[in-house]
This record gives sequence, structure tokens and C-alpha cells, in this order.
Amino acid sequence: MNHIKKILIANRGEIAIRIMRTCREMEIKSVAVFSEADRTSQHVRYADEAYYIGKAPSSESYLNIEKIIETAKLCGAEAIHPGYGFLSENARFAKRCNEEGIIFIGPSPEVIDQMGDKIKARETMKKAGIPVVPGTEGSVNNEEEAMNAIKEIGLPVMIKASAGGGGKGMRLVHHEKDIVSAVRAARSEAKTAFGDDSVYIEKYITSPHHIEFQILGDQHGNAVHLFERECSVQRRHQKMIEETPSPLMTPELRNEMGRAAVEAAKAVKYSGAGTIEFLVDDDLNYYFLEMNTRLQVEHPITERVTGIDLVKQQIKIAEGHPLEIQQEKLIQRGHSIECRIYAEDPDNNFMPSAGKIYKITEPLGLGVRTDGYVYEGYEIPIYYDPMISKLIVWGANRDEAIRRMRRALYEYKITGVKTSIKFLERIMNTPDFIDGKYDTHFIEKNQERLLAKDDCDDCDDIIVIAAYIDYLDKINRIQEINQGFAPAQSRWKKTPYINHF
Ligand code: MV4
Repeated sequence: MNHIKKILIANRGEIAIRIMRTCREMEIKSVAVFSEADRTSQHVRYADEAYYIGKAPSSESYLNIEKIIETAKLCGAEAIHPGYGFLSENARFAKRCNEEGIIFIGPSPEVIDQMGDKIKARETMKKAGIPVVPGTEGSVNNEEEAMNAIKEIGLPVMIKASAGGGGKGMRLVHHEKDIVSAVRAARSEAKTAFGDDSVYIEKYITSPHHIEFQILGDQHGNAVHLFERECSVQRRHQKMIEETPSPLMTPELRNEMGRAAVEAAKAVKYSGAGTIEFLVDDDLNYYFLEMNTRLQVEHPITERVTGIDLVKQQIKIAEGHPLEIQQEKLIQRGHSIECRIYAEDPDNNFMPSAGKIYKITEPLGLGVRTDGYVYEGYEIPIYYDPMISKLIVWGANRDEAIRRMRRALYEYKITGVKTSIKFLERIMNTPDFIDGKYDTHFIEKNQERLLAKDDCDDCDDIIVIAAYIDYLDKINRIQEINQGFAPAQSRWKKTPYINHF
């Protein structure tokens, strides 16, 4: 059993801080690495030590394998936590860590490789008895194979890049006449994007739910699942809201999919935290889609309903401890929802909104968690993901969780950059969401009301300005009282304009 005393976090932003928080609770020293653009980033201040690793572009800093390994050796970190994104699913990086005697907090390079190749992943899962989307056995290499495939599978189909994932390099084909050109286009796109032009064909599932299962596996062959996350509320393959339990799920389906997820983990001798993604259709048929071999952005909702610190589990597993969690003892307590707060302008096609955070007030109170990293005066770098925080709420049931999310979003005030907060508030008030009747087409389906400019967009600004004027006014009046003049009194709060809040 290894005892880890110092961990280098090869990441930035909210997830770096999230990992360091657990390190602090476990009395493990945390080491930050930072780029030129991140000198003043919060993760640098939170860490016990911090090292500069290169210029602002990720390719010269957070993706620089040798520089990160050199830094870990320099500071004496026994382990590296990769977070999500960047090097988290890079088999070469995991391998280099192992070669240098550094513990990579995650699965083996072989498993990362095997799941990173989507054709191999499909094959592996099919062999393990997990339902996969009907499709081709291996890659599709020529016109004839493509034509045979659609005859067997039936239209419509999806062409996917084997090296892809997360929606990159996908093509939907409805008509036979389009198949050849679509395969050709998909291959050339995949070649450019991933340096690998292997593609495969799957039956297109028309209105699927994206439901994923969290799993934990240890180095001794044990594996458990920590139930599902419903991730169907997404825009252009960017998730916006996740919740657990899924409104679609039944206890029977949960048991069955959970068992499949554990089988999937065991089939590859998975060690660490991982996610099995499924597509689920309206008739509750489920199909393995992909496996993610990392900690995910949306992990906190699972933590909230199960009470398990997933980062702590990752570290214990990496140290070689057998899992102490027993499947039968796990329960989903209540309901949890996460909203991702992006520095984006929903009124301008979700363009990233660069700039300095002027004022920020984060929600607090019962059942509220925020995982963020920005502070007043912080300038969001243009080089990285525009997500500035995650707002996670818990409620005894779904209705309470939604009400709490509305309340928390109301409390969230950020000025200086545009954010997705208003858009998220609208989702929380959309009947299809409230009724739990939504699939991956939810946002496009509700586009009109979600992007409507009908309400008073400037109301909040007016209230903040009014409150500030009132505050200045009060300071004056207090001075007047002290000098024996008029009593302090608020005027703006009584105006009918404000009353409907
Ligand atoms: C699909 C699909 C329908 N049928 N595959 C998109 C992301 C990538 N991980 C897989 N994706 C899809 N694959 C078949 N055979 C529909 C999607 C899809 C989707 C999946 C999950 C969440 C949101 C989505 C939005 C559009 C399409």
C-alpha cells in the first residue's frame, strides 16, 4: 500500500480547487501548476505549492507532459491527479507517469487506450454482454461496407469517428444516396481532427436520453456503481444541467443498468472513478455509448445523493486500498441538480464573454454548493473553457431541488461578464423540464421560450443600482441622524415596480 503525501494537480480552475480541497481534508499536500495566463488564478493561491509550467496556450502548459512530470519530480509529489479535460484521458501521459514511478490517479494506460478507441470499446462491451447500439462490427473502410451496413442496420444511421467522442466527427444520414459522401466526409474530418480516419456506423436513436452511471473500481477487481446521472439537457454537445435520479428511471431499469455498468467496469479490470454513458430511448431500451475514464464535471450530484467524496475514493484506490463501499449499502438520498455557469452570452449565440469579474455574490444556504474559482477583479482567460462555476443543489425530492435551484440562481449575481444564469433560470421554469419530460432535444425544442426577450432583462440591474443608491442615501441619512436630522428610511423597496419580486 502506498501512502500518498503530496499530489500534483495537472489542471486549473474549479476542478483543481475541488481536488485540493479533498487533499487538505486528507492532510495531503497539494501542488498547483500554472500557465502564464493563470498567475493570479485561485487554484494557485489555494495550493500548498505552485509551479509555473509555460505559456498560456494549453499545448505549452497544461498539455506539456514532460514539463508536468519534471515538476512532479522536482517537488517530490508521489502522485498526479489530472482532473478532467487536458491530460486526463491521455494514455501516453498515464504511461509516462508510471515509467517515472509517479502514481497516475486514474486507470491504467491500457484501459484509457481501450476506451479511447470507440470501436474497441464497443467490441469489449459487446463481449461482456452489455447492450451496444446496433452497428458495424469494426471500422467501415469502403463504399461497399458502408452500403452493406445500412442494409443491415436500417436508416437513419450515425457515422462516428473511432477516435472521436463527445459529438466530434459525427454525421447523421437519413437517405441511402448520402451514405457514401457522408462516410468520406466523416473520414477526412476524423483524419484532420484526430489523425485517425477510422469510422463506424450505428443505428440512429431518434430521441435518446443521455444517462450515465458512475462507477468505482479498485486494483483488486472489485467494482460498484453509484447510480445514474441524467445529462440530456445539453446544447451542441455541451452539457448545461445534470440531475440525479433521472426522471426517466425506474427501480428495475436502474438495477439492470447499474449491473451492466459494474460488468463493464469489471470486464476491463477498471481501477479508479469512471463513467459508463448510455443512450436510453423512450421504450427504456438502453445502449452502451462510451466510457469516460476520468472524474467528470458533473460528479458532485452523485456525491450529494450518495454522500461519497469521489476524489477521496480516487486517491484511496490509487494508493492500492480495496474498496470499502458495499453496493447493497449505497442509496440515493433525495435529489440533486447541477447547473453549469458559463461566461457566455445566451443572447449572442452563447459567445464566450471575456472580461473581468466586477462583482460576484454566490448563493449560500441550505442544500447549496458552488464549485468555482473566480473572484472579484479576476479576468477570465480566453485560452481555456469558459465555465466559471458549477451550482449544485440538493432537495428531499425533485420538486424541492428545482425550487432550491431557482432560489440559488436568483441569489447568484455576477457583473462584468455575461453568464448563462438567466438561461438556466428559464430552463427551471420550463414545463417540459419541470415535468421531467425531456430528452437530448430539449433545448432546441424549447428554443423559442428559452431565448425569448419578453421579460425585463434589465430588471436585476435596475434593482442592484437602486439598492446601491439607497445604500449611499442611507449612509448620508445616518450621518444626518447623528447630527439630529431625519430618520433613515428606504424608499425604493416600496415602489410597485419592484414588488413583484
Ligand atoms: C448517438 C445519438 C443517436 N444515435 N448515437 C452525441 C455525443 C456523442 N457522445 C454521442 N452522441 C449521440 N450519439 C446514436 N447511435 C445521439 C447522440 C446525441 C447526443 C447524445 C448524448 C447527449 C446529447 C446528444 C445530442 C445530440 C446527439
